[in-house]
Amino acid sequence: MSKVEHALILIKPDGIKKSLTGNVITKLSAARLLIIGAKMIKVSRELAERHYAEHKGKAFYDSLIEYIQGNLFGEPFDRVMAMVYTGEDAIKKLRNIVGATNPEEAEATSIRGSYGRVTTKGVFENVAHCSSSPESAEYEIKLWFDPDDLTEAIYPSKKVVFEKVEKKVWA
Ligand code: 3AN
Repeated sequence: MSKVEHALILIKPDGIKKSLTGNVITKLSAARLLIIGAKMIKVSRELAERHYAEHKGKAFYDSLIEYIQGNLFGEPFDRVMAMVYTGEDAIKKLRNIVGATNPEEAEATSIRGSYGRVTTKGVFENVAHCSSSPESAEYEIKLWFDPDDLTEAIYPSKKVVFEKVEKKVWA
């Protein structure tokens, strides 16, 4: 039975450097899902560590944190495009298009198969991230987006009144 799911998609710094944002979004559009949020983000170490918390301690963890922050790519490529997709069976549909984790094993026409590479140092530069389950999607979407960043209210939210909040506005 199909069900409506949500997923976080990241176009990682290698995708930004290789000017692949349009290519990635075009391939994902075949899934006929709805984009309900999108933004460019410079990834802090804290955000990177929270996003990849489940991989802490693994051999590739440190290089993974460096990679998602775009530290190897430098200005102006040290950023990611984050998007939220929603629709029926969104996770399965998107992960099929994104392809297997190792770009060398990914199906050739998938995003990772088409555009990814394994560096000589063994880093999987696999261009895009996609949430792997509804639970991880909820964790990741709440990590990368505030409720007001999304056009639909996909998870419960609450209103909080802050006093003395400093906010940048146009000068
Ligand atoms: P996926 O992104 O396909 O869901 P995960 O969650 O298992 O894969 O891994 C998160 C990220 O960690 C991958 N996208 C990849 O960049 C990196 N990674 C996973 N396994 C390895 C590995 N064996 N060697 C190097 N990097 C890896």
